[in-house]
Amino acid sequence: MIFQVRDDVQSALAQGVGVVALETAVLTHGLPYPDNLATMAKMAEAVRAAGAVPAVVGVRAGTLVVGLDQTEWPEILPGAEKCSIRDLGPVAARGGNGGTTVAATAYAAHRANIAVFATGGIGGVHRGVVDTWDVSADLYALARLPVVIVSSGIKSILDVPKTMEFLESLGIAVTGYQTRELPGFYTTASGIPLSESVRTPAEAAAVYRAMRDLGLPASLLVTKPGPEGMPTEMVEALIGRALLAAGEAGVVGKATTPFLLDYLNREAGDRLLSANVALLESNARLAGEISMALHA
Ligand code: PSU
Ligand code: MN
Repeated sequence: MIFQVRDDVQSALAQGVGVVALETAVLTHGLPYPDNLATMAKMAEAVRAAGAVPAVVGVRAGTLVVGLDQTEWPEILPGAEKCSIRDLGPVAARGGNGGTTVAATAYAAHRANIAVFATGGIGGVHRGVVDTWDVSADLYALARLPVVIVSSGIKSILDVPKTMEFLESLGIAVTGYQTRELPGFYTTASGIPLSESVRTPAEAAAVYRAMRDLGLPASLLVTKPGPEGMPTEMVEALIGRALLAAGEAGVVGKATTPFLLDYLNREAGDRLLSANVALLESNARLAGEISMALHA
């Protein structure tokens, strides 16, 4: 079987219980072992605390699975491939294991009729794009897959202003959760104002419902500041060093984001990791609440 929605997820969907898709590139290429496994467990628990059902998405032995069991997560670890949308076919055909990015997870979620998806930060327009043309497939995926995606904005390893422009060009709605400023992932604020803001999960659900009723094809990006905001100067200095190291190492293409995240995880110490875990958990909780509000 090439695509499988597991029983617990199917019965939640049939009963009108909220379901939240969770990505696994964060396991394979986003966080160090074993923090990645512990974080996935915390995210799943946060979804359940909101009364919803988590659906962990990944490629296991050639099957794109929606609702991986906790005992299967260790199979989707380094060694497993980073699967964006273009990688799904090749990895499935060779019977491989893969961690799905935001793009690939949004695809699987939408195909399974799951409306809500939680992550840390989405991919976007990379710095140096003028030379590299490196723009994440996440942006194109969110332009044509109507899901609600909860994140803490866009990590400043990317060109955040250009990413915001591109989101607008692609018709992807961006709203702040209890904020009118785009969160800066590790930092609470990015300095970029948002034209839209919602105060409650019900308000976010109402915006998504309106988009669906209008027949719009794109996602709604709900951005929530992480609970453990870090000082901007510290984060910027670190990212500057990560980008230099990537340049020196000649890293290009799909290796770029994992290289930068790995550099940050290794160089930044516990505080950054703790901030990252905290925001993933809090985004999963909010996603759970929005998924429940959609069925209210
Ligand atoms: N940004 C983050 N953390 C992440 C990623 C991005 O702050 O873990 C991961 C996500 O899985 C995202 C992917 O979908 O990297 C984007 O990779 P690329 O830029 O190669 O499209
Ligand atoms: Mn890229």
